[in-house]
Amino acid sequence: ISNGLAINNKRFPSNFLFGSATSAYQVEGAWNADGKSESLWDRYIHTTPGFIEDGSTGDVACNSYYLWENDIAILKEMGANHYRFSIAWTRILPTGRNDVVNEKGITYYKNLIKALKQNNIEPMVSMFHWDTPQALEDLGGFLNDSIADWYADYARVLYENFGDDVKYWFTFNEPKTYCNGGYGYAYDPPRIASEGLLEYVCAHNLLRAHAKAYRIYDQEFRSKQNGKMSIVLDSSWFGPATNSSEDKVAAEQAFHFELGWYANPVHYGDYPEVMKTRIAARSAAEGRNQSRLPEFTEEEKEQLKDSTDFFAVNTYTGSLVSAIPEPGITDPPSRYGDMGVNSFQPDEWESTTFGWFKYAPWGMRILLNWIKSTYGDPEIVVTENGYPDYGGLNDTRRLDYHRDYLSYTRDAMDQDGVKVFAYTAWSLMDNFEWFSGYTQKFGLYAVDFDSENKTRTAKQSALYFRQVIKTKCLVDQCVE
Ligand code: GBH
Repeated sequence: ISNGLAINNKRFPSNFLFGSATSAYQVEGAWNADGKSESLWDRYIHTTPGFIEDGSTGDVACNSYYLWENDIAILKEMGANHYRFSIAWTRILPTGRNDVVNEKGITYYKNLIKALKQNNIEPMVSMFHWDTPQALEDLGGFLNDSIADWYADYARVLYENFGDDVKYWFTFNEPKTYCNGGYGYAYDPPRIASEGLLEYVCAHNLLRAHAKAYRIYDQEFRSKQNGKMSIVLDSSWFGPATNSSEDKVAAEQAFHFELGWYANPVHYGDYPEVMKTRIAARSAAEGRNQSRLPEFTEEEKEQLKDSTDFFAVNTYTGSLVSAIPEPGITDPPSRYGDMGVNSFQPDEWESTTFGWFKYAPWGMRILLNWIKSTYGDPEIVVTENGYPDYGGLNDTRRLDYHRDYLSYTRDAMDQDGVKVFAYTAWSLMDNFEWFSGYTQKFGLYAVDFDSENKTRTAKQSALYFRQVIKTKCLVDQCVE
C-alpha cells in the first residue's frame, strides 16, 4: 500500500458486521410523492439556482422510493450483513409535528425493513440525515428550542412503528456537518453564516433533541424492543505535526473541538472543558457578558450523560495539527479562532477529487484509539467510510481505500484492543452527493442515472467488498 505498510492478514471475528450506507435525500427521489412534504433541501434546491455544481437535484436520484427492491438485491449480492439508511422525517410527519402521521410513508419503510430482515440484512436506521421538514425550518429549525420536543415526538412515532424490527438506531447523522455547514461556514441549507455563534446554538438544540429521544426510548420502549441507540459523529483523525508537546496538545484540542463538541455531552453530559474555557474567555474579550457557547441546564446534563449505547463514527480523511499563537479577536467571531490551532493536510499526501479529502488511511488507528481512551473504551461502529471519484467501474483506488481503512481498523482491534464491531462503506451506490450533485461518486455500485431503472452495476470495489464479507479477510489468505 502507498506508505509501504503490510495489510493486516488476520481474519476479522466471525460476528464482525460488514455493510453499506445511504441516506434518504441522496437516494430516494419521489420528493413529493404519497404525502411527503418539502424538506429544507427540497426548498433550497428548488429556489436557489446555481447552488448545486451540475444544476441537479435529489428529486429523482436513485429512485429508491420505487426501486428499493433493487437496493436489496445488490446488498444481497454483496452479502452485506447490515444496511444503514435514513428515514425522511417529511415522509412520516408532513407537518413536521405529530398531528398527522402519513401512513404511506410508514408503509414504505416497513416494507424496506421487513425485506431486509427476511434477507438477513440488519437494518441500521438513521432518524435524521439533514432533511429537516421545511414546515419546521419556517419556525427556525434547529435555532428554535422547541425542535427538541418536535424531534422527540417524531422519534416516538418511529419507535412505535418500526421499533420491533430495528435493533440499531441513530438519532442524527453528522450533527457537526449539519450545524457547521448550515449555520457556520454556510455551505449547506439553510446557509446562515454565523461561525462561532449560531452553529453552537444549532448543536445545542440538536444535542437536547438527541437526549430527549434517547430517554424516551429508554423509558418507554427499550424493555420491549431491546434495541441500541447512538448518534453518528463525523471526525477526521488529528495527528501532531511534530513531536513537540505543543503540537500534541494542539492535536488533542482539535479532536475536542471537532469530535468532543458532540461526543463529550453524550458521554459526560457537557461540552469539553477546553471548549468551555476557550470560548468563554474569547467571548469575554469580545465584550460579551455571556459565552457564545450555550450552557446546558442540570436536567439536560443528566439526560445527556451516557445517552449512547455504543459509539458511531463516520470518517474519511485526516489532518496534521500544529500549535499557533492565540488568534486575535475577530468580529464576527470564527471557529478557527475558538479552536486556536492550525490543522492542515500536507501537499505530499495523495489528493482526491474533493479538496477537503486526502488519502490518509493510517490515521484510522489514531482516531479509533482516541475514541477508546477518551470515552471509556466503548464498542464502536464505523457508520461511514468511503472514497470519491468521477465514476467508472474500474475503481481500484476505492478498493485500496476500503482495504487500507479496514486493515488499520483491524490493527486497532488486535494491537490496541479497540472494540470495533461493524464497518459500513459509504456508499452502497452512486447518489446525489449534496452540492456536488452527481459529479462526485462514492458508490460500490455505479448507477446509470439516464436509464429508467437507474441500473445498478457492481464496481471492482463491490466485488472486493463481497469477497471480504464472505471470507472476513482482506488478503488472499488470512491467518486466524
Ligand atoms: C458524509 O459527510 C455524509 O454523511 C454523506 O451524506 C456524504 O455523502 C458523504 O459524507 C460524502 O461526502 O470544511 O471544506 O473541509 C461527510 C461530510 C464533508 C464533512 C467535508 C466535513 C468538510 C468540508 N464532510 N466537510 S471543509
